[in-house]
Amino acid sequence: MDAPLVQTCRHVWLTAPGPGALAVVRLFGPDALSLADRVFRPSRQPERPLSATPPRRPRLGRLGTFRSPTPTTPTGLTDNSDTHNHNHNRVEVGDEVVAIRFDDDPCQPSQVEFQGHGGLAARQAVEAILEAAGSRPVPARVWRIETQGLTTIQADAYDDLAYAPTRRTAAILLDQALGALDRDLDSLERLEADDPACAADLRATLFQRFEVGSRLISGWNVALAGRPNVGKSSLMNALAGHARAIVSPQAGTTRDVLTVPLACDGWPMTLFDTAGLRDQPSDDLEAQGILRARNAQTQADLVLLLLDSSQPLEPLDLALLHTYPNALLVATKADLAPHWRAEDLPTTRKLVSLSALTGEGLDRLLDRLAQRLVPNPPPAGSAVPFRIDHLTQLNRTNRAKLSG
Ligand SMILES: Nc1nc2c(ncn2[C@@H]2O[C@H](COP(=O)(O)OP(=O)(O)OP(=O)(O)O)[C@@H](O)[C@H]2O)c(=O)[nH]1
Ligand SMILES: [Mg+2]
Repeated sequence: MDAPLVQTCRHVWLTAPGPGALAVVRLFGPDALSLADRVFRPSRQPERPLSATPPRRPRLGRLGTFRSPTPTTPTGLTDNSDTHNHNHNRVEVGDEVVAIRFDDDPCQPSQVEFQGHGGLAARQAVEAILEAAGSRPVPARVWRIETQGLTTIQADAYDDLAYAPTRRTAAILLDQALGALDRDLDSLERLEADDPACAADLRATLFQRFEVGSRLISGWNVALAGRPNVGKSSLMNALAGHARAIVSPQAGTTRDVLTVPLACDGWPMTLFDTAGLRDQPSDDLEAQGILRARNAQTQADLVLLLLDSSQPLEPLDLALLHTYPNALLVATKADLAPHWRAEDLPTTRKLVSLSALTGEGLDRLLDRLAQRLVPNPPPAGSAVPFRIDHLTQLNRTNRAKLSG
């Protein structure tokens, strides 16, 4: 077997690992085509290597590690004697693939694409052959920057786009992939000299949008809180659309912290159901549940404090109003006769009244949640910093201004 060439060829997987119809890998770099010739044998006319095929014309063939390159006669004509047994000099068999050259653009480095079968094993076989031939795997962002001419911000946005949990967050990341944030950072640099006040406004807006940008993948954490039996688990189930948590009339049913992913007006969030809070837990198990509940509530971006409107208010309800002064207040069991009204609460905070049983008020709650989590949604097409590095860049333009 030939020793691997010292190559300037790297490869990038354009499809995610795991089950799927196709696995697509791109080779790029000055030696991409010669490496492709070494590992790819066309099924028809194997004597005509990929390098003799015009760009963008697909060819079906087999990947493998071969003993010798595609045979040709000394005159350059094809040696057909090997046509029928060309597989015999194959040492290691790889996937059956479609191979396409992409090297007709003088502005881009030479590229070859292999489209193979999806699934981990087929992909691993291709990976092993490419690496044995001297190619090095790189993350997609390197390929995007070097071959597609993208900025690091655009490449990162495409990377994150693959993890966007909702269409709304995907749209924001696509805007950045198409250059929205780069454009504003460029404007910012120009404005620093021409119109410092305008630059300061733009910088402040971008800093503020990072509150949304930093949550595009992870979303927001929202924790339920309240006395036992106020209807926390019932609300979680109603919002999730399935019976995620056990519901029962027995106080102290929920012990562990349970989560469900939700989207609220297109914003991703994780809802945490927790044990009911009370001063005198019935046993150690409940006490541990309450400790976990408190932790989840402390770490959450927003607490939904539930008060049972079908029961008299208790001192603990009032204490919880005090403990969670920024909580969104929810009056539960609106389908039952009320024992108290919003005016009876020692607070002017707005209250959302709902019934997990009938679904009444759930839409209102989701609207209110979205307003609380994202009070100023970025307009469509606008620049949104989405990684901490982007704040560093914003600070850098500011420092340049201050020291200038
Ligand atoms: N009528 C009515 N009953 C409800 C509603 N929500 C919950 N319930 C009932 O209230 C009882 C307690 O509900 P859960 O959802 O288990 O209450 P919880 O706050 O999770 O209770 P713990 O886990 O013990 O803290 C159950 O019998 C539910 O069926 C509602 O909107 N209307
Ligand atoms: Mg519960």
